[in-house]
Amino acid sequence: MAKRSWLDWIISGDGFPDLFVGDLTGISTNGVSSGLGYVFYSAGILRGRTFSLNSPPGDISFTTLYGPLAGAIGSDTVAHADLDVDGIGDLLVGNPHDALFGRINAGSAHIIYGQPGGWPALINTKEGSLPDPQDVRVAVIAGASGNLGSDFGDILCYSAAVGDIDNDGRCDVIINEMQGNGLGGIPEDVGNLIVVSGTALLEPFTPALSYSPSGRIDFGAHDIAGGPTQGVSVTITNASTGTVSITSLLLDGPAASDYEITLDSGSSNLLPGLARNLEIRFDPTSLGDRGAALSVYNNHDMHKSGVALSGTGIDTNLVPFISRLQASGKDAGINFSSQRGYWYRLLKSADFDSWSPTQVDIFGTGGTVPLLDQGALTNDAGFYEVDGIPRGSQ
Ligand SMILES: [Ca+2]
Ligand SMILES: [Ca+2]
Ligand SMILES: [Ca+2]
Ligand SMILES: [Ca+2]
Repeated sequence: MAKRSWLDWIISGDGFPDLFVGDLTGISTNGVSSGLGYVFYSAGILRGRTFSLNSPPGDISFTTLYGPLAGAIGSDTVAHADLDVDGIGDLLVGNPHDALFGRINAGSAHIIYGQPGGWPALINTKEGSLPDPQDVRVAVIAGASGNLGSDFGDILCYSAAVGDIDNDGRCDVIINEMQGNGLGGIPEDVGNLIVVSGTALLEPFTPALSYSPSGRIDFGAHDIAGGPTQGVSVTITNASTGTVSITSLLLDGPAASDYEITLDSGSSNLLPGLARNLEIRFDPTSLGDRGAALSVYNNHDMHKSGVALSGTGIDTNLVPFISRLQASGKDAGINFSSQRGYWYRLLKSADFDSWSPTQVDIFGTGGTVPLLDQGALTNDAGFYEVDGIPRGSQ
């Protein structure tokens, strides 16, 4: 049962929105109603598709969250914000009936910090089973009181919100103790609201290595049959005062296979101030949003570091004929096809006044309007939308 979902935030640093869906009664290896959560990366590719999570399509990239134990209803409650102010969204996930430290029904909340490339395929929130801090940064808030006589456990985080309550520039977490006790423990189970300062949680991660460019590298729109893009140089510099050994350097994230490292100076042991130089190219294998990351592990940092990579696979090879004209009221549209097997429907918006097929400017950019995959959608200058449909379905 999906109870919570959002589509307006980004945890993988590539600029493409990701989607969280919670299944509070989901069954994982941690038991019945332990709860399941899913983060779908570059969720735009889900548009118009129907599939079962029991057999998800191979081209959909996602992370599964296991709730901590049977009955915990993990992923019942979520909130999101950039809590460590590193520019990437972070996720707060509540488990109202968790029992950390043996506190039955005390509840818990996990704050999972977003990072370039997103998270591993599985995050298990069972006590003692959290992922290695090298791979994911997680802060845990444990409920204070468990069942004791007539006093029911606090049930932490049955609801949650975020906001900068003390106006210090850091987002704070507002969560409830649904059966928390009042001050001094009286009255029992009256319920509390708790504000946790963002500064009490994890600080932004400052790795020993610095990256240039330092932010996301955007390769832009590139034709899926156009071969790789020009290479973009990336310099990784040892910004610490001691030698840093790079133990692993790889491309990961939802569409890692669409990127390649084409040059690498290869230095694994960097003295202070010295650098390793790479060149990365983008070669999209399919249409739509293609996010990934360069991830680097070293012997100095507790957590991996890197930069996010983004690019969009497009189809510029259009067949320049109009197969059908449709018009209704203020809106109208034309269908046309690409040689790669898709129909596209061009929709005119209401503010595009004197419209006729010859005036539609989809070819005005030299026929290189970014057309996304079937199910994807784009707006350009407020005039039109493009929606691709497999040719065989029309
Ligand atoms: Ca993303
Ligand atoms: Ca963040
Ligand atoms: Ca604050
Ligand atoms: Ca209580």
